[in-house]
Amino acid sequence: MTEELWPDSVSVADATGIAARLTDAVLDRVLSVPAGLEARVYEAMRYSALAPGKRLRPLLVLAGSQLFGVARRSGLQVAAAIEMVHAYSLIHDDLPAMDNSDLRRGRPTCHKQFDDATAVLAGDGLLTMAFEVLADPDTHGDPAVRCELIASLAGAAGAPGMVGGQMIDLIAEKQPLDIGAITRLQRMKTGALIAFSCEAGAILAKAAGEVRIALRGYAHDLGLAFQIADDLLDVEGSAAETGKPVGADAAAGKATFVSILGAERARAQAELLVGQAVAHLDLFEERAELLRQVARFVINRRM
Ligand code: GRG
Repeated sequence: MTEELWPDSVSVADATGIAARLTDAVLDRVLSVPAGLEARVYEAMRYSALAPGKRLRPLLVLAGSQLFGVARRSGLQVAAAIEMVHAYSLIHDDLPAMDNSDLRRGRPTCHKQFDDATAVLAGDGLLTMAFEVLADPDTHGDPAVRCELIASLAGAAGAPGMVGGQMIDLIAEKQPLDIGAITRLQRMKTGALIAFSCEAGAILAKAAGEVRIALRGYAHDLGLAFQIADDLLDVEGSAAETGKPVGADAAAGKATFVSILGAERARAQAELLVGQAVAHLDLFEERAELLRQVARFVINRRM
């Protein structure tokens, strides 16, 4: 019998706390600082990966893993890997060559705390270490499962996913995009990592096609709802709440869901997407209650 991380009736707040604590313990272990001069890059990797974020992607990995009774250790390895990729993307996104941001997770960004070159290397180090963690036999005893996780995360993080989405996002500062192009950009930039997080438990469990399709549908709608909520926070939130500068999209002249639809229609669209996301989970009955709550949390969050 697999040891469960939380009871099925757990609240999002409690599950988030547990996911954060356990994922951070894995990050702390894999990011231990060596004695040599390279210690500086490890310090920068730890600074960003262990900074206080929502740990939404680990929560999704662990909630999905528990749905299938996956061993706790396997889920935690994948949770740490996805958080490392996410932290890398934030470090590089904040660099002067991209968003040129000074504040992230309520703290100076990695390049402000260290320097630009160290921040580039810290991102590179986190990205590559994520794949090392997935390749570790602790992640799963079956090498085919480890390969599937690696291939799936590579696709989500790379040019077909997040990197490609970021490229389009940079182009969008100079070239106006319509709502269809923005939807595609956001599905790639933000949605792909969220989709991997939702599906990872099914990969670890070697689950059948039908449940994977359901989780993919959930992730598809959740990712877009998350992004609309992010756009709304950029307009309506504060740096004190979000831990990052707000108003950045408007200042960069970027078209977003909110600039095109207006706040009211954007919020209605996010609520519609959450309803759709939740409907994809019907086949899991009450076992998916946490994933349903996460979807609702994603559009009501203030950070
Ligand atoms: C540099 C390849 C590369 C990609 C960067 C993730 C990303 C792509 C850019 C971040 C900019 C941004 C604000 C994107 C919107 C959605 C998003 C990923 C927000 C940050 O994620 P949260 O809210 O952050 O989960 P925490 O800090 O809570 O983990």
